[in-house]
Amino acid sequence: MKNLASTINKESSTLPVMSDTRQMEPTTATLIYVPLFYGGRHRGTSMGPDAVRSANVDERMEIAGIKLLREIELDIPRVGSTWKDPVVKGVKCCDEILTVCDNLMNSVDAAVAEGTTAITIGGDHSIAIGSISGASRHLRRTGKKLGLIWFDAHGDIHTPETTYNGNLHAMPLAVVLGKGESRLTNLGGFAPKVDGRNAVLIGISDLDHEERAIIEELGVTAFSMHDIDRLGMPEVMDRAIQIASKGTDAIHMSFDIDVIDTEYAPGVTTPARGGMSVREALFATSVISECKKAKSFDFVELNPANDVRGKTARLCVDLMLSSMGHRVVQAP
Ligand SMILES: [Mn+2]
Repeated sequence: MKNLASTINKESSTLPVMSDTRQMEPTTATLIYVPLFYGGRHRGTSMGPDAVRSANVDERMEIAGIKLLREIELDIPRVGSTWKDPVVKGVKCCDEILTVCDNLMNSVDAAVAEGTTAITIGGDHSIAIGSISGASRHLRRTGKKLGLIWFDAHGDIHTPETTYNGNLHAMPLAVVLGKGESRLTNLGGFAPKVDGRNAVLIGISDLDHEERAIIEELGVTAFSMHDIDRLGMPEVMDRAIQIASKGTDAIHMSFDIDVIDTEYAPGVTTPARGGMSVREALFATSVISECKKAKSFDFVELNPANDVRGKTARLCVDLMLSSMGHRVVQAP
C-alpha cells in the first residue's frame, strides 16, 4: 500500500495550508465598509459591515498573511421613509445613493492606485456603481479598460423603465454598462464603466424577462445555475476569465452573497433556492485570485437580520480570503 504522503506532488499540491507560501508577493487590502440599504427595502442590509467585523475579518486576514492597510467606513446620508415605498417608477433615493457611490468611487480609486486590493463590503448591491466606477476610472487615466465578473442569483440589470419598485439594487449592472438613470451612468464623468462584452454574470437562478432582453442588447455573457450544472464550475470560470480579460487590464469582481444557496447563506436580503454550494463559491473565488487581474471586489447584500448565528458573515470572510489567494479551511 502506498504511503499517502509520498503520492502528493509537492509542486502541484492543492492541499489547504494556513498561509499559502506559494504566493510570491505580500498582499495588502483596504476594506471599505458601506452600510447602505436604500437600494433595497431591507434595513438589515445596513448591518452587513458590522457582521463582517464581528466575524473577525481583521484577525483572519492577518492569519492568512494579508496586510490590512486600512479600514474605512463611508457615511450614509439620512433619508426619510421614501425607501419604504413598494411601488415607484424610476429610481428611489437616487440622490443619496449617488452621494455614497461618488465617495466610494474615490475610495476605491485611491486604494487601487496605492497598489492595494480594494474590498467593498455592503450594504446593498447598488454600491457596485461606486466601486466599479472607481476601479474603471483608475484604469482610464492610463487608457486601460476594466472587465467585470458579477456573481448573483439575479440579473441586477433592470432600468428605470423596466423596474416595478424603483429599487436600485436590481439595476446596478445596467448602470455600469451605461444604461439607466443618466446621473448614475455618468458618475465620474464617463460611461460606460465596462463594455458589456467584457461583463459576465454567473449563478443566475432568477431572471426577469425584461432583464434577458437587456443582457442580449448589451452583449453580456450570462451563466445560469443550469449552465454551472452542465459545464461545471471550472469550465464556467475559465470562460468567464477569458471574456472579462479580452482587451482589458484588470477585472472587478462583484459578489452578491445571495448567489449561494440559502441553505448555506441564509443571511441575505433576497434568498434564492438552488444556488451555488459553498465549495463551488470557494472554488470560483480561488480562480479569481489565480488569474492575478482582480484588484477590486465587492461583497454585498449580507443581511445579518436573516442570518443564523453569523454563519453567512463567516462565509463572507471565507470568500474574501479565497478571492485573495488564501485556500480557506472552513471553520465549523
Ligand atoms: Mn445583486
